[in-house]
Amino acid sequence: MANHVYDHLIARHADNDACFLKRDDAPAISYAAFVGLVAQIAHVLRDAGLTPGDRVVVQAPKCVEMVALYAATLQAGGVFLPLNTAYKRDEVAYFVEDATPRIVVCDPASVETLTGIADRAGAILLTLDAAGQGTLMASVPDKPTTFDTVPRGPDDLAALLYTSGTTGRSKGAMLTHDNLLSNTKALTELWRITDADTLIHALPIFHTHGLFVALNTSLYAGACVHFMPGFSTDAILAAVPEATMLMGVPTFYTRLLADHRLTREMTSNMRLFVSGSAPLLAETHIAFTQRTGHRILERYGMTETNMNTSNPYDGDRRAGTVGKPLPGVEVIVTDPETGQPLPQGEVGMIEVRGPNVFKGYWQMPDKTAAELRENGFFITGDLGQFSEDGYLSIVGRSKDLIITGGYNVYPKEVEDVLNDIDGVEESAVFGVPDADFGEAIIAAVVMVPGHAPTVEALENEVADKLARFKHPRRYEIIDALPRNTMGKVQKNVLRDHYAGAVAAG
Ligand code: MCA
Ligand code: AMP
Repeated sequence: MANHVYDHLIARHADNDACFLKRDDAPAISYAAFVGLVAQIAHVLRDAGLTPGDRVVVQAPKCVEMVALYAATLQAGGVFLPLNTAYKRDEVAYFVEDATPRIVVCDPASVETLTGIADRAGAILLTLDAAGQGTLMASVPDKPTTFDTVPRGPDDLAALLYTSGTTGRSKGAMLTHDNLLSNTKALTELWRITDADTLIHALPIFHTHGLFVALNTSLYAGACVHFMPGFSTDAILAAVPEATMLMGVPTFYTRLLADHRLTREMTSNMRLFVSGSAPLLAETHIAFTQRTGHRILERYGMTETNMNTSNPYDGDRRAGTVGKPLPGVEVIVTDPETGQPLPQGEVGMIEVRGPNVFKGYWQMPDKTAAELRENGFFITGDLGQFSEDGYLSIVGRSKDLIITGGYNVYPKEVEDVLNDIDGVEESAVFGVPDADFGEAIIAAVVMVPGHAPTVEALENEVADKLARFKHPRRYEIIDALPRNTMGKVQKNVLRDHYAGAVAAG
């Protein structure tokens, strides 16, 4: 048996001397050199005890070696589990305890924090820093540049990506080799990605967008990737004249538009700008076209499903819509109460079925059963509507979710931390429009009379427990939360009342 993803994305490049990863501060890595490095790391993983199906947890800075670690995990038959570098100790502890990995790879700066966590899970702890150095790499130079690839079929797990939930407990989405490969093929063909492309890569590589959408398609096509450590307007604008593609979240585009150096002339070599992970405002889409002549291609995906829909490459890229279902993917809009399909034009729950849809949540059969129907349709929690000519628009969410700068934050998780603080009676966390991040987080907090902690105490507790991007940008101390007659907190009332509060400072 072959190794489904490895064979199609990596093995084919063994003799390819073309550029794979180009960097501003270090030499480029060719495809052939990458294949060799992947094999060397696969040896390290196997020598560390990795057996097929074992999880490899990685919380490390974005670097070439981390991309190679992803590919090496697949080649060695493992399951890749990347974590946001912003996650704090308690967050990481939960993922490691839940996923019981064989190996944990972290930044050397986090060793002290992670040693106990890895020990408790029975995992080996290795390190990798931003320069690609660490104990993971120590013996790499001594390893052979070929490795007996471990067979993995289409239905075997390739990755476990955690996604937070409305209950506050994160769920591991089990993604198979075919989930990844089928989506990679569909996107590469639809977006016409070839070995003549140079993709600007400024996204993190611990999420679907930067890891699978951007890197898997480049690997499949043999494209060159201009690999940046993170988002920088200066670095992207400097790279644009030599590049052909950019993939980003809407914040990328609003930030680029805010810079007068972005012009039609300097983007003339570019072929495609892709946006996703959060709603792109129609006004951003229009302003970008006016400035550059390029129509941003917006697409829609989820951790559980990879990409579901895309605006067309040829044809109308319609502002405010996420386009049409990808080839092989079915998208329907149903009545959220009955689950029955609704007539075209009505707003309802978006459900998705296809080879892109995950296998279920790791060790959570009840959650899987609640969201993944027996007939294969996944209930996304997004509310949408189809136009007469088949374009899908996302008009809202039935899940209580904030998307800030492309990162998902489930209010319940932040509320749980706040509600545990001595002197806090209850809280409601919600998002308000924000020019930079799309949405900004606000917490409305009700105190126990006579026991009110300071806002600083709230901030400190949240800072200790949660990643920075989940922190409320503003706290509103109020007497009571607005509730409807059923006793449910009316977040829409809070949202309307405090919209603009962040901008107003
Ligand atoms: C950074 N900060 C944030 C965010 N990012 N706060 C809220 N939301 C954020 N997204 C914090 C920083 O810690 C900092 O805090 C302050 O905000 C300002 O940071 P800044 O320097 O402006 O941030 P940055 O480093 O430039 O990052 C902004 C960013 C980044 C480029 C938008 O967040 C990003 O790369 N987002 C992409 C996320 C992504 O890949 N999503 C895909 C998920 P302080 O002031 O205290 O230092 S996959 C997905 O959703 C599905 C599958 C899909 O469809 O793709
Ligand atoms: P995640 O679970 O991080 O993968 O985030 C998935 C969610 O991001 C989806 O359920 C949508 O709510 C949102 N999302 C992704 N792409 C878009 C888009 N183009 N427009 C609006 N929302 C999007």
